[in-house]
Amino acid sequence: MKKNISILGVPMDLGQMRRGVDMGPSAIRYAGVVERLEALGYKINDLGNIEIEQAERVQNPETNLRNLKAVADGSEKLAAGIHGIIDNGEFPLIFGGDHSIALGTLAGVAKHYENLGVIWYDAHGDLNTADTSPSGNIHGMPLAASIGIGHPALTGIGGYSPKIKPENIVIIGARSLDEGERELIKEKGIKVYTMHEIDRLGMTKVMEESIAYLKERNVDGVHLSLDLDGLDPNDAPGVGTPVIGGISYRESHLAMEMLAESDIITSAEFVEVNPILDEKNKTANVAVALMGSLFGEKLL
Ligand code: 5AB
Ligand code: MN
Ligand code: MN
Ligand code: MN
Repeated sequence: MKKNISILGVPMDLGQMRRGVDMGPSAIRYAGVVERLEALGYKINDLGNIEIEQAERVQNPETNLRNLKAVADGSEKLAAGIHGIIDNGEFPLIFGGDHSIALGTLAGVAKHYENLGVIWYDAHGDLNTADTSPSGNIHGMPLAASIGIGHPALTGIGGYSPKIKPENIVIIGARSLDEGERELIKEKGIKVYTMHEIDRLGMTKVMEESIAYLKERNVDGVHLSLDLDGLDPNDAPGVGTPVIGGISYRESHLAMEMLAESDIITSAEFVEVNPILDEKNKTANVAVALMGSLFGEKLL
């Protein structure tokens, strides 16, 4: 992994309805991320936060895309920020904000690769469009938009589409999928390890298979998009859309350690940390501990 990491925070909360997730970047910094990664020998360049306009919250009943313009504008700014980081030869480490920020992260990252792979660690598929979304919340749509499906204002972030191929995606931890998302997964042949496979195979096998799958796809980079709600709410309570029966803290550490060993991750984002819903910043602390493992921390 690259020895220089650039951190960018994205205080975005307009992709969903619960307030407080805009404080995610502060909570993660307060949990000691810079010190933790410096201790591993990395040079950390904390670029601060992207400025997110404090837009009026609009339902957009005609499009079923809540706060569309503000979310799209924030994503464009984030994509531009990512270009700068990668052009400088640094590893982009992004803190959300809600998961709508992945629109901007992927728009920025994918431009720099021919065949980017994505690991989507999440309780949800985030494969909705305005037509299939039960909520109109854009944080449930970024993965669909990134494969070119959805409203042009979302698919076209960064001025190109699609960002990634459906067969270069691995979803890990899914346990809450909407009907339209299930159909899209089948239609596009997206690789998904639901909680069923995690229970049945164990996390070791799930990660071995996921890494082998992406290598077989000949990816030239892999983006990790880690939604903290992929973890069980007992371990990560500070999230806006918790779903019981999730991935444990230990399994998540193992997953990050195996990614570190494989050395395939070229960018990462940690999203949906909501300190208002949290217990003493537990979820941000979990996020930082997982980053430690992702970047090579060992117990001995
Ligand atoms: B998250 C739901 N599928 O579309 C929707 O937290 C939830 O980024 C989306 O994974 C959760 O509203 C989005 C019901
Ligand atoms: Mn660039
Ligand atoms: Mn998500
Ligand atoms: Mn989720």
